[in-house]
Amino acid sequence: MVQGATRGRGMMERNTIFALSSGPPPAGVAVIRLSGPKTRFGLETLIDSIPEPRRATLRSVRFRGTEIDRALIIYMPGPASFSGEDMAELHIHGGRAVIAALLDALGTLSGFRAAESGEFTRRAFLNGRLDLTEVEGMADLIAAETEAQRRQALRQADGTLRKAAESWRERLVRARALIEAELDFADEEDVPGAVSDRIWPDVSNLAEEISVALAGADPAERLRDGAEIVILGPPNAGKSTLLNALARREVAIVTPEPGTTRDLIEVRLDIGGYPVTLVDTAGLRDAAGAVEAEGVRRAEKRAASADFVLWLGEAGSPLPAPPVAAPILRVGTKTDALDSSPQRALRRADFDVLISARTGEGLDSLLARLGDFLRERFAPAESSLITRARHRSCLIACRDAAIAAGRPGPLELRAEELRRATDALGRLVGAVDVDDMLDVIFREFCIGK
Ligand SMILES: Nc1nc2c(ncn2[C@@H]2O[C@H](COP(=O)(O)OP(=O)(O)OP(=O)(O)O)[C@@H](O)[C@H]2O)c(=O)[nH]1
Ligand SMILES: [Mg+2]
Repeated sequence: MVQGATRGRGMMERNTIFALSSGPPPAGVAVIRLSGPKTRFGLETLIDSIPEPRRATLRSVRFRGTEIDRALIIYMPGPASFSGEDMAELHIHGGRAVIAALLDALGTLSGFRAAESGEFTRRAFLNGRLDLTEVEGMADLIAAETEAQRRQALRQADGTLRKAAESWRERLVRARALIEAELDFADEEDVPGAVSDRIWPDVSNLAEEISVALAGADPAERLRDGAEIVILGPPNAGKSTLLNALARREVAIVTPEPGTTRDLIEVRLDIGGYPVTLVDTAGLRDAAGAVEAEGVRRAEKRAASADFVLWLGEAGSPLPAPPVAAPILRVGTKTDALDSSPQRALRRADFDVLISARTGEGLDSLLARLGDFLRERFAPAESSLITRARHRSCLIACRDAAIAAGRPGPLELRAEELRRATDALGRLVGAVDVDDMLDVIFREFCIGK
């Protein structure tokens, strides 16, 4: 690891913390987690004998003469535990009363207190078990809603970015060491610049490598948050009906009246493993009232920043040109209604996809087209090193300092730029200047993690 084995504050935390780490009761099994110096004492209070480390063992859990439950106990002494401290897990029955009884018992033990959100992970970080990018990956893994997000988060939690940052940092540290050495011996026989000149090509390569990583940042950050697909079209085109059909529930109000929808209505969807926010909007027209006009304004604004627009129109009517620059799919709606009114001919050339939200016809091919678009846009992002704006800003600072270091000038100043580049990587992995960031990052976690 980049940082030392312990990050100061970890040593001051002497409480032993506990929490329900599994989901809300009732459930088949609940996992209560303990971490801290009194973990072993806690187990000794509750069970007859301590199981062998890291081996799940059945024990009767008793407190003050009363049996609480029979539980599978795992004892994991530090430092080779998740948090780096002594830890234990008690797998008990997941009933409310069982959980409450055990948590109450733990709360009465001296030196024990309930964990705050993210506190187990925070201790893992403070004890040097994880760096900051891995902590973030773990938060993303817990929050991941779709396959693509899960794969992205797992790479991060596995230390992909940490390893890259460490190797960049080693190269920068080495470069600076060579320069410092040259500055120290500048009076001696060696021609100044001879050693340091050999390091500049590597510093320039490093800046280039970081630029490549930065190039994939935007779609990767989008993948973390989800793509935005906006449904746009004239009033009564069937926008809200399509949203409801794709969401498989009645989210938006549908009526035969044009101008039904005014507010933006959002649903979260998983399309082909990719996270999507699908947005229904007010039908575009020169609206009569102030409310509808505001709805139209919001619709156009949202569509302008969308990743993708579904431009809807009835399959039997001419489709106007879309008023947005985002990639669009032209969707002809209400194909079922064409059959019953043969006087309105299908305008096939106007549309990329034809659907009837009423019969479900064409919805599969619409989803397939969206899936193709999302895969094309996000598949490369899954392997991006960067997943957050925080990573991006640290790496931009590092690269810019590396570029500045590469420019000819007094050696002292160039060494100073190298130090700034190294510090930026230190901030990325959480080795320097972290205190202000920690609260923000750990707030994302739930209690018990
Ligand atoms: N036959 C048929 N009718 C449809 C279909 N989709 C929507 N409709 C009808 O078309 C009318 C308008 O549907 P909405 O989904 O409210 O249309 P919208 O585009 O959201 O309309 P606004 O919110 O007013 O802009 C309703 O009466 C729907 O039942 C379809 O696939 N087939
Ligand atoms: Mg609507």
